[in-house]
Amino acid sequence: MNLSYSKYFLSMAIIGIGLATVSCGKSDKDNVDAGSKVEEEKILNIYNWSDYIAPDTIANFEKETGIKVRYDVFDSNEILHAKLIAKNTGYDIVVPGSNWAKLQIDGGLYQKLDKAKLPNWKNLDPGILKQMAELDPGNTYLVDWMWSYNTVGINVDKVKAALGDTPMPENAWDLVFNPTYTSKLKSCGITFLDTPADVFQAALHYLGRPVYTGSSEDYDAAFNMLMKVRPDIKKFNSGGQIDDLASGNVCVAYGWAGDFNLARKRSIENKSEQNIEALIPKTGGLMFMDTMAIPADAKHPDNAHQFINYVMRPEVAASITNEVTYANPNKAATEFVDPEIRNNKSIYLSAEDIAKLVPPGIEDNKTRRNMTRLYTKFKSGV
Ligand code: N2P
Repeated sequence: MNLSYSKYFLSMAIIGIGLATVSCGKSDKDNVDAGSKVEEEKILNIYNWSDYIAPDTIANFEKETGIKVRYDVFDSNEILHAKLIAKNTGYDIVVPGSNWAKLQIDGGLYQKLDKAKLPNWKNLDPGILKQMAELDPGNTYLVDWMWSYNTVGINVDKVKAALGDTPMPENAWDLVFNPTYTSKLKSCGITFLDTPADVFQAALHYLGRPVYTGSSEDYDAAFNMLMKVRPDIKKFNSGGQIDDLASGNVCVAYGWAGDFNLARKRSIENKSEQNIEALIPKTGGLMFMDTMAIPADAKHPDNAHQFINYVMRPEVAASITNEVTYANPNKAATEFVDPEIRNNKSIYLSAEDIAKLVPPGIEDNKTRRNMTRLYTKFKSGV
């Protein structure tokens, strides 16, 4: 815990004492608190992915509830996971990928949701709930925030120019994993997500191997394939891809479809007008669901439930989707989603394309250690 962090909690504790003192005269209706006797201090600490919320989501919640939100961001499941297993994160809501959340649930790191405090649950899409139940049986711990898939994003004009006479490949994954293409695209800039799991899962999928395999032979094959394209990769950067694409700094990315659409939107807003597209590989992308969960040691679980219930309002979920160009799990929200986003087939995928996605899964600890070792070698390029 760094100094500013500790100072923050000290000041929040003082404000909390103040708020607890002034809130005594409130009606029972205001103090919805079925689970505990003492009203929680009006504080909520959230840890979510970067570029994943609308500008007014937190402000409106604070205004409505009087709860002060502290909102921090991260860029990889690995970072969140390390914090969670060290315990005492200080967060009341975190947003892991559902596959990592499974490990964390099994490790006892989350508390169960109190569905009685989540009346807006009814708005959720039963299809998404079913998919989530594969990793969180009974939808006990997790509520999906947004979902999308790992894929290839391109600046269409720059890629065509760099490929010259070579036609676009039939399989979009070739653009990042086949040296015939990467050697040409190197000139306009290739960027990759910067985590072992993201990179190895896609590499295994490209090779037609099981994505969540434990076989070290599969990993060696993926490593050897990756090393062939390593010299052509300019950057490893997860959260920075939006700006790198929007500014024309790179022309090809292995990353998250939602961020590619957001890069396109940003480039239009910034008047740099890059023609950015999220491709849907014919063999499918890797599906992910980022999910809200309440750490077992959260200090403000009631406030966390209030926030989760607020996000499950159709208008709130839609406003986040409209800002970040990710699909939400809220069936009732669809009518409030901008038609341009709702009809974008790389955001709200067709049933056929959804069926092709590789569903989220997770490797065992031994495999993750091996993967991390190989990833470090791959990144260093030697
Ligand atoms: C949001 C990125 C989250 C997607 N910008 C990866 N889980």
